[in-house]
Amino acid sequence: MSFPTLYSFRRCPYAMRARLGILLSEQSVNLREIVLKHKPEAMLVASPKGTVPVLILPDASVIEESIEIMCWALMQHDPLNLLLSEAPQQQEIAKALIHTNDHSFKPWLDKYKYADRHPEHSEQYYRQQAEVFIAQLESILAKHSQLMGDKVSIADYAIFPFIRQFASVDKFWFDASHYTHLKKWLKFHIESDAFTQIMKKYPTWLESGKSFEFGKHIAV
Ligand SMILES: N[C@@H](CCC(=O)N[C@@H](CS)C(=O)NCC(=O)O)C(=O)O
Repeated sequence: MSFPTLYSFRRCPYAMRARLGILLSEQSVNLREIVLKHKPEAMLVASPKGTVPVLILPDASVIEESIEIMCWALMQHDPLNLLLSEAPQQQEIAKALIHTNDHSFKPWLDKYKYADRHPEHSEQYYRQQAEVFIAQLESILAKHSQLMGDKVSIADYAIFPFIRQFASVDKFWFDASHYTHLKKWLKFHIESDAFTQIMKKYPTWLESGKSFEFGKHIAV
């Protein structure tokens, strides 16, 4: 049986969410760990925009957006009901949160992370812009333990890898911040079996020319 191929990069938050979607939907893929500076030709042929993750299905169709990879995987099998089926209003709210994460929070996060490359404003200014979303999540998480209620959903798995990145820019500041509920939620996800599994290290495709079966066999 031939599995889809996933081009991935361990530390990329978009690739993390794709791997979480694959793991939690108990799918199997052949994972190719890439080096961003030396993207494999076959990946660029399939997806010329040159970002990870990229999923290539056995029928050669290509899914090149991380959120679509999550949705594809969960539409095959969704034992935890992460897609919130039968709750269309909740689905819309989850979608809007993920959209804000990707299109508003992430650009500020990049500037906060690389403030020295954007000298027009200070690191603190960029952090404050990013905090608009952080404060929104904090007020949601003050009401329930996960973003869409007390059960995990696609919103949690799509978003927490980016909050983890935010937290690590200035860990001292983050740890001292008043975002108590968000910190608890982040800790829960970072310490989860699922996150441990998806952060396992694989030799790169560049060095080894090998793909590694990832997913079903290590499902939590
Ligand atoms: N919208 C894309 C964004 C993916 C993305 O930007 N990935 C980064 C790595 S975190 C990337 O591949 N950048 C290309 C590069 O650095 O060369 C998605 O959701 O999959």
